[in-house]
Amino acid sequence: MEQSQQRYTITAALPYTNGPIHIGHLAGVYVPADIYARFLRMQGHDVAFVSGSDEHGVAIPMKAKKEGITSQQLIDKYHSIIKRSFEDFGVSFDNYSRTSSEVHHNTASQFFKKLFDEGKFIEETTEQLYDAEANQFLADRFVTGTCPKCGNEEAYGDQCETCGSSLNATDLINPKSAITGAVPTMKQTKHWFLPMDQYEDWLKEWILVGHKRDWKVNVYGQVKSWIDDGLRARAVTRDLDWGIPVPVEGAEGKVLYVWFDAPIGYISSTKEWAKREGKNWEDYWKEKDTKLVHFIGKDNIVFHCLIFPIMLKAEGSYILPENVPANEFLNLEGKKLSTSKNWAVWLHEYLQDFPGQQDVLRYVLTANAPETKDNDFTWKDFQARNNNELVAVFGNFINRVVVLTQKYYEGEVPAPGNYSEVDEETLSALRAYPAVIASSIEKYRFREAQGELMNLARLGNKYLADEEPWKLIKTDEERVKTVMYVALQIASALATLSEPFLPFTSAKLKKILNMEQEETVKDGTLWNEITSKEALLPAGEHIGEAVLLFSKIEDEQIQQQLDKLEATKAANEAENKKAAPQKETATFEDFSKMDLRVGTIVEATKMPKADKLLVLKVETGLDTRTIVSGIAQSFKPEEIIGKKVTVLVNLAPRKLRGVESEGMILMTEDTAGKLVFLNPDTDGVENGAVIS
Ligand code: B3M
Ligand code: ZN
Repeated sequence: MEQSQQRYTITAALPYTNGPIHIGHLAGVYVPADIYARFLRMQGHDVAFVSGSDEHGVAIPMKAKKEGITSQQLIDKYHSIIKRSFEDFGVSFDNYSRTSSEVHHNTASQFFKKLFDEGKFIEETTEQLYDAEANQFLADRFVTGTCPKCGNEEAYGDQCETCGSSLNATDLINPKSAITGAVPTMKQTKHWFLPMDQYEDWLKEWILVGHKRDWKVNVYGQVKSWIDDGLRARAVTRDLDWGIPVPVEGAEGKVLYVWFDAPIGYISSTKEWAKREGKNWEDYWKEKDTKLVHFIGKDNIVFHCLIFPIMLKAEGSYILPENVPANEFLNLEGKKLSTSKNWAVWLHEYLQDFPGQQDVLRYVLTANAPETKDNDFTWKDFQARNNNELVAVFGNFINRVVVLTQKYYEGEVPAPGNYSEVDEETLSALRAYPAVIASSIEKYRFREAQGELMNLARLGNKYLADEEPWKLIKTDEERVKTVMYVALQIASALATLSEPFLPFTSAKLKKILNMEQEETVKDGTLWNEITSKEALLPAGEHIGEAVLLFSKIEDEQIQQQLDKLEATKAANEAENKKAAPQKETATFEDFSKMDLRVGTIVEATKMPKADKLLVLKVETGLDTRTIVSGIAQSFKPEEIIGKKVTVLVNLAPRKLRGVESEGMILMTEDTAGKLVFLNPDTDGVENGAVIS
């Protein structure tokens, strides 16, 4: 069938080079992106699938300091580990670059300079958070505090990873320097701001109207809530010595904000690839018929649906994303994956424990993909899906077909006799799969698409089990030829249709079935001929010897992984028991400013749409006031009514999700990380009693 060739630029989020990559990265971004790119290439489309290492931003010097190496040493170390992991797992980038490259520095600088020269920025000197002890302005991950939108107490200066909101550091409640732990002071500094508010109407038209139908609900909903909340200007420069220098006069000591430069990394990676391949990069970024698709995790939605499109719109010559099919998060054994807590399955470690079984992990991560909600990876499920699906269905079917074809016909595809009704039904069911799988992939439903692939393997497995050629061979040899011929057509279809999902298995199966010569066919015929062609594996062709595609995973192997996680958990708990380093010295005057009182919680309710916040009414002896507290995940409202608490009553009031919070209740954490109140332990103390 004539394919109308379409050009696609497919981007996958640039991983920070502050650590290796884990199963969450694969599940959230890279396996779905790779399935999509491989599928489109097989259909004969013109695909540029690009990514690269994100090597700027505060995360880099912070981790370098922690590892006692330079930032350059850190990015070199992790850039090569990450690049290798992607290669090992068959993530088929056309180019994987890095933002420390010269082509990126030039591309990002020119991009900024064009917007600067055309007056698209607002230049402003404002008060920013500052750590006097570290002599460092506190932006991005240099500062943490409570998110004003959802109460997450570990929000960063530029973003809250819990609710995804983009923040200014000065928005944070109770900010704390991540460098020294100090409470920041304020200091004036000049930056250039992207006036996002000026693009609100355009965004409403382009996204809220234009992409209401085709963007995923989880993405559309996030973007709509941010636009409805009103957009504010965002600084796109930083006071840092690590990053791309701001290419204008009067910007000494300042660099581009990492989220300004990183998305431009997709463009520079495309430039690098196009130069190497003798192509024109502008076809992939400026040609209006090109479809641009960004694959990301949900914490990157704000940057790919608002900030980067505004940058592209302001620059004026670029296309805009056709879709941003962001996935939600994958958890590990019920807990959030965490690089800093080592709560992860690192790809390079997985391959040490499960050599050659990349496709098993690709398969399980796609089967459990967090496409519309957070999902959980468990080692038991990993073992079950491998043993009960890949081994028992897909692998078992292929093995039977190949072994019997070798045994009965020395590997030659037999000529079929007349088809029975079951044969006809089976062959017509087979011919429907390419369109069904393609339709799910085109809608970014990769879980569903892979499920259909497995259904095809089930069809083959059931067909053989029902027809029982191993019994028939004794009584009806002609019938067996037809049965084995039909089964071989299904096996051949699986070799083609599995390629986007299980590239290593597909290659092995093509080798077994002597189909490699079609390796280079990339015009959709291989995929579509499953529907149209009478014989995928014509009679008379020869197939190779049986090779096991999958092997059973034993309980001991799983137990080894669970033991590893238990050891990590114990190490983290031990770490938690270690007292946090003492903060900088406070003078008596500093302390005497704080007014601590005994109080009693008299009312408690959950904050709507904020899973960490409770709204409390507290009798302080001075008054009964509202205090919003991020304790909803440790306490039910009804269980804390009447509790005596320690209250900081003269903390400046803050608005939290629109509720005015006047003060703070002092808490600490137990060894399991659960919040506990700091209660005055004498009953005779009345509300309002001063604590000094
Ligand atoms: N480096 C990854 C993250 O936020 C970030 C993506 C950049 S894509 C341009 O984890
Ligand atoms: Zn938040």
